[in-house]
Amino acid sequence: MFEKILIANRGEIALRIQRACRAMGIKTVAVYSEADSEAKYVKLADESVCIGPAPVALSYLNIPAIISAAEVTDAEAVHPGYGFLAENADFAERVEKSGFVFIGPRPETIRLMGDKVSAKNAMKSAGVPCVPGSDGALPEDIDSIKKIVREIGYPVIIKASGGGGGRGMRVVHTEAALSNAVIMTRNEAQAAFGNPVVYAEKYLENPRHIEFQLFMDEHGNVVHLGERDCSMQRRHQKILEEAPAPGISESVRNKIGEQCKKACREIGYRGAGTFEFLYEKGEFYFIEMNTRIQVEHPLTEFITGFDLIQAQISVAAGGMLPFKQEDIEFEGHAIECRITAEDPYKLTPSAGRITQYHAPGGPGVRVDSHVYHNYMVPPFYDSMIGKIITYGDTRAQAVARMRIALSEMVVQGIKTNIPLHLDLLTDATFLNGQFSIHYLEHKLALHNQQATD
Ligand code: MV4
Repeated sequence: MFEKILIANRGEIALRIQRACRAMGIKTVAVYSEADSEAKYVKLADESVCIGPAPVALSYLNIPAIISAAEVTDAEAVHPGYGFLAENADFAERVEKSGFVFIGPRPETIRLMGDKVSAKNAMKSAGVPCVPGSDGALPEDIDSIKKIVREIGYPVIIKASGGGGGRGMRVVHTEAALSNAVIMTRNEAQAAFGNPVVYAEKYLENPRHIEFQLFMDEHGNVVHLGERDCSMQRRHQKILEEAPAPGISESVRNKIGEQCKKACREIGYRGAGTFEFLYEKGEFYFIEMNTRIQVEHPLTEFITGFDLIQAQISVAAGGMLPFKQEDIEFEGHAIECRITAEDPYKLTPSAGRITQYHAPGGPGVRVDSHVYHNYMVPPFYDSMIGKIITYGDTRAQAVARMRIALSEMVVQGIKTNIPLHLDLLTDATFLNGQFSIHYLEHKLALHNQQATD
């Protein structure tokens, strides 16, 4: 096992990784920007290294500074968390070339999945169901494109191969709009990702977003840890997630889970990975694979009882997966509310000092947060200040515990989205579990319209 791990991230996930290391008897190195120098998790780490000024390009994305920090502290491995450099294949490669272990998949795997056309090809050939669409990249000539799209049938969505997570896409309803949409998406993709390749898919009008958690070690062991429903989102930012996904039967879960396991074996996957699907009219369609630990991993920890960060570390050290498929039972229901420093309905950022803070607790309540009384929320980073995750025997119990937890929570001095969460937890559509990826945006639009009436 490693003696010392460098945590190349900030905020709640940096603290979460630090806790897993402590549980495993591993020393930690925190890296931080000048804006995070006072954060308590930085002081709690065994060692800490300032890697640059507040802007992310100069600190949390500063690859040479992070590698130097690993060198001077003599760390053995680097945990990238999520966001920042977590899915940067060049970073993973430079970490490994410098003699450290990257806690994640091999750089080639990150590259393969970062290119959405090659990811979809790999999944299709492994037998994972994908959204019907163009066979890989769209050609140059517009007549050939028209022919391909006519066969898919309108509406279609044009996506950038270098995009993902909602960046670089356009919905097209008619052939008249096709040429422009392809040109615009290509140009934006070239500018944003340095890659003009685009592909086309049938546009699913009202899907749910359901993702499967996979894990594989270097000894060929692979498991699925069930699914999470992440449909409650706005502008590609998830707000509230849950596991299991309402209405998914055990047989469907195991069928899709087994397909994902087969794909992991075929690509020689390593560590934690998430298969993102759109789910509509009883069918799953693969869209993307995430090669990192995700924000919502505690949901899976609650319903399976396993510590996914510890499992990542064990697998990265060359160990066997600490669980077999037959050990994994899905029990109960978990809900996660992401608490953000934002105006709850306009969702504009609200950085500043937290003048009063009280965290909830009690049975089945988990709080993953790095903030505290008098903490200064810096304006430079993501607005998430923490997550509340509740667990219950049933969905209704998890919901009830979440309502109580949110009502106990006190965060003053900044605005938070707690009122929006409390509103959602009594929303009839949320409670019946029949919501698509568009539900929250419609609800917010309605609320904001009524506010101006
Ligand atoms: C789609 C889609 C409908 N049809 N693909 C957005 C993020 C990226 N991961 C894929 N996305 C979508 N792809 C087809 N063929 C709708 C979305 C989409 C979406 C997906 C998941 C979660 C939230 C979303 C919000 C808007 C659009």
